[in-house]
Amino acid sequence: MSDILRVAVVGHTNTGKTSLLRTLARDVDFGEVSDSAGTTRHVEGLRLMADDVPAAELFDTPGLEDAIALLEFIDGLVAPGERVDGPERVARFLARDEAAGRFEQEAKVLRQMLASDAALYVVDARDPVLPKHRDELELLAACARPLLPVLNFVAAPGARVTDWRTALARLGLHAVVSFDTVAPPLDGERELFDTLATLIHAHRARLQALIDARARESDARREAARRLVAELLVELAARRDRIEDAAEADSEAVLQAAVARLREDVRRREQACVDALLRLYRFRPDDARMDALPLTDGRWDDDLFNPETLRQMGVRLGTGAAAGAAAGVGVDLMVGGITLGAAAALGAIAGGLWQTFGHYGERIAAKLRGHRELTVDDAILRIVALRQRELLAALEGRGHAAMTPIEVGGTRTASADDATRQWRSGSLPGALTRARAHPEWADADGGGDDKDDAVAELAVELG
Ligand SMILES: Nc1nc2c(ncn2[C@@H]2O[C@H](COP(=O)(O)OP(=O)(O)O)[C@@H](O)[C@H]2O)c(=O)[nH]1
Ligand SMILES: [Mg+2]
Repeated sequence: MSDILRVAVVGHTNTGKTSLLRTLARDVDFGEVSDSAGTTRHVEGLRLMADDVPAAELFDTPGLEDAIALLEFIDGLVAPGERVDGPERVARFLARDEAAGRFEQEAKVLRQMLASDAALYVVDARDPVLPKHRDELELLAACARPLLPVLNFVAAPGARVTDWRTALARLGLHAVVSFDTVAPPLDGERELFDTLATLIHAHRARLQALIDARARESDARREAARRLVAELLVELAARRDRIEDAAEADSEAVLQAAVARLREDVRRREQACVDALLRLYRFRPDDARMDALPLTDGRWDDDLFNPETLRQMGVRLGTGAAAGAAAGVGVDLMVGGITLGAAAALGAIAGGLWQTFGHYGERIAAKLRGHRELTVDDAILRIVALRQRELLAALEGRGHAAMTPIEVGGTRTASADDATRQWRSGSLPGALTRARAHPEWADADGGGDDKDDAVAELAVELG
C-alpha cells in the first residue's frame, strides 16, 4: 500500500456516495448520480490535492444491496464452535465463487475496504434505522478499518439525525459527522476531515495539510468572487452613454433606443459576472438563474452635483468665482472635443457659476444640451449588488452534488442584515460614487490603478 491516504466511500444504494465525492472533489461531473438504484457498478477513485500534492484518494463503490443475505452466507462459512475474526471471515468469503457471482457488488465493496485505510459510511438520514443497516455495518466492521458514518440528507425534511446517532453509538460508532452533500455546512468539510483524522492517526499530518490547503483555497475563492462583483458594480456605475444630437422629432426614439441598449448591456455584463462566478466555484454554466432586472428609465443626468464629478472638473462646491474660473477650463476642454462629462458642466451652470464663463455663453449651453448622457440608475446598482451578494451566499453553501439551479431574485430576500439594509437604502459606497465620475472605468480594460483601488475597496465592503 502506498503512503497516500486511501478512503473507501461505502453505504447502501442511493444514500449519496457518489454525491459526497462530487461535493468533496468540487467536481459536478464525477461519476454518475441518479435516483435509480445501482448506478455505480464499479469502484471509481479520485484524488484530493493539497497544494498540488496528493493528500488522499477517495473510492466510490457500488451500493451494498443485500447485506442480510451476505452476512448469513458468511456465517455459513464458519464451522460451529470455530473462532474466526472479521478479516478472516471476509477473506473466506472473497475466496468463494459467490464473490464473483451472486454477491459481486458486495465483494467489490469489501475488497475496496480492505485496500483502504479508512471508510466513510454514507447514510440517508431520512431512512429509519433498519436491520439491513445493522448487518451492513457488521459486514463493514469485519474488514477492521476505521469507519466514519456521514449523515447525508440532513438538510432534508424528516431527517432522523438523533435516531441515527443513537443507533450508531450502540454499535460503537461514536464519531459521526452530519454532511448534506447538496447543502453542506460551511465548515462541514473541515469537520469531516478533522474527525477522520482522529480515527487514523498515522495520516493526521496529511489530512491537516488538506484542511489547511482547502481553507486557503476557499479564502482565495471568496476574495476573487468579491472582486468580480466589485468590478461589475464599478463598471456599471462608471458607465456613461452619450446620446447624440437629434432633431426634436426623433429625440424620443433616440432616447428609447439608448435606454434599451444600456439595459441590455447591463444585463449582459451582470450575466458575465454570474458566469465567471460559476466557473470560479466550479459549477455548471446554467447552475444559477437570475430573474430579469426590473425596468427603469436609466438615469438622466441626476448626478449633476456629484462632488467627485465636479472635483474632476476643478470645481469645489460653494467657493464662488475661483471655482467658476476652474470650471471654465473644464468646459472649454469639453467643447474642444474632450469629454469630461456634460453633467458636471451643467451642474456648474445650475450652481450659479454660469456668468463666469463669460463669452462662452449660449454656444456652450447649446452644445451641452445636445449631449445628454445616460447612466445606470442607483436603484439598478443596488439591485445588482443585492442579487450578487445573494448569489455569493448561495454558491458558498452549495455542494457539487446539487442538481437544481440557484434562483436569484435579489429584492425578495427575507432576512436583512445591516449590510443588506445598507445596499437597499443607505448611501452607496464611496468607490461607486467615484466611479460615476470616471466613464473610462466602464471599460473592462480601462481605468488603471485608480479603478483597481476602487474595486479593491469595494470588494472589502462586499465581505
Ligand atoms: N436533496 C438531496 N439529494 C441528494 C443528496 N445526496 C444525494 N442526493 C440525491 O440522491 C440520489 C442518489 O445519489 P447518489 O449520489 O447517486 O447515491 P449513491 O447511489 O449512493 O451513489 C441522487 O438523485 C442525488 O441527487 C442530498 O444531500 N440532498
Ligand atoms: Mg453512486
